[in-house]
Amino acid sequence: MKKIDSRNIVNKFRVSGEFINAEPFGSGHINDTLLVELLSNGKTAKYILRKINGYVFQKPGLIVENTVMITNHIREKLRRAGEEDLKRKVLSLIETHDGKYSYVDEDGNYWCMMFFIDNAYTVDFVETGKQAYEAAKAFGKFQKYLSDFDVSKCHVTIENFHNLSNRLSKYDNALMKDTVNRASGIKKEIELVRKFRYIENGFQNLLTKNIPLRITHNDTKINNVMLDMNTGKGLCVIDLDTVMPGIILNDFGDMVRTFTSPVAEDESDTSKVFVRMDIYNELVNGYLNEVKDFLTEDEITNLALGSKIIVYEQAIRFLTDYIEGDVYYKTEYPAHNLVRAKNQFALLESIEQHFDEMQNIVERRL
Ligand code: GN1
Ligand code: MG
Repeated sequence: MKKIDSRNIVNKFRVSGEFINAEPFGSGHINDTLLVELLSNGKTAKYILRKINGYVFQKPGLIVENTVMITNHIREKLRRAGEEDLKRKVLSLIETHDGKYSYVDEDGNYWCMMFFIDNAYTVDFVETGKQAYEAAKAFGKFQKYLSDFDVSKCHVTIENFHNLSNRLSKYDNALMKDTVNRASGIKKEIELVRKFRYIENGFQNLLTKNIPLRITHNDTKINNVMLDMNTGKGLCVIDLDTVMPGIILNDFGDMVRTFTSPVAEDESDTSKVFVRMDIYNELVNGYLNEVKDFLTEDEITNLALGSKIIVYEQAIRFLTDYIEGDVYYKTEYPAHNLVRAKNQFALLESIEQHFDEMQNIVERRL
């Protein structure tokens, strides 16, 4: 990989201070994120520098435009509500010297810089009910602030992102080609894809309903919410590159996927993977407390189905990438994507077992 000259890239942005350091930050699977430190007036100032993955995002400029529009909209709402701590409550992109919100390097890579959110932390798996409640509330608030945003103005940054049928046909195709000869080692998982394929009917059935398109986050993982170090409350939703028009069930589903399991999505001991119903309860409460007033009945009654769809979709995405030779997600070892897929199937089995109860918990809130 070509060495990144982060000092040179930082210099393209309107920040003051002397460059001290830049190092990899966070646990994202797609983009490269760096924590940058500058020395300014004797103090260390922190920033986030992000290189958008040009293989995954064919039109990175759309992400930048979306992020500017969305964060301005939220900032304005917060300002009107008298919020003072704006830099910690919404992501703030920093301009380049020529007044843009991204810098494009000589290889065509898009870079964005933003303020680091101080005195906050993220977790890769939920440790307490309070974390689930607060994080779900933060995602709910994010959607509430954007509920009056004109959906037609928001760009689609990846086509068919949460289209289960499309994901399944990509999987079928990858399996048929088997370019890196991995299919013979995944018989169990191929069987699991078949076993749960009925979920596609649920997905197709949703398309016949009147579920509105809204601005959705599309990557509502637990580690995409910053929590306040002192109060534990949800501060700010981050990782806005997949914000685009979508259905709310996907965002609910990805929360269930990443909040309810007691371990991270790449835990290899699948006996540790299951839905914690107490955490699910907290998630539903935190989320619905923010969004219940504007969601439709159809949306609420299909939330639990959203979690089945998203967990199945994610299992298929990891498995497809494993079959294709790990071309999409960053991996740390050869079977990483397979381990992730097995983990997601274990979670799906558990969701299936608890599904009626999960459904009752949301319907009780109607
Ligand atoms: C990717 O890069 P990261 O970790 O924020 C992926 C999500 C997946 C997630 C699985 C653009 O997100 O859709 O749910 O990995 N993002 C993209 O952990 O594909
Ligand atoms: Mg993401």
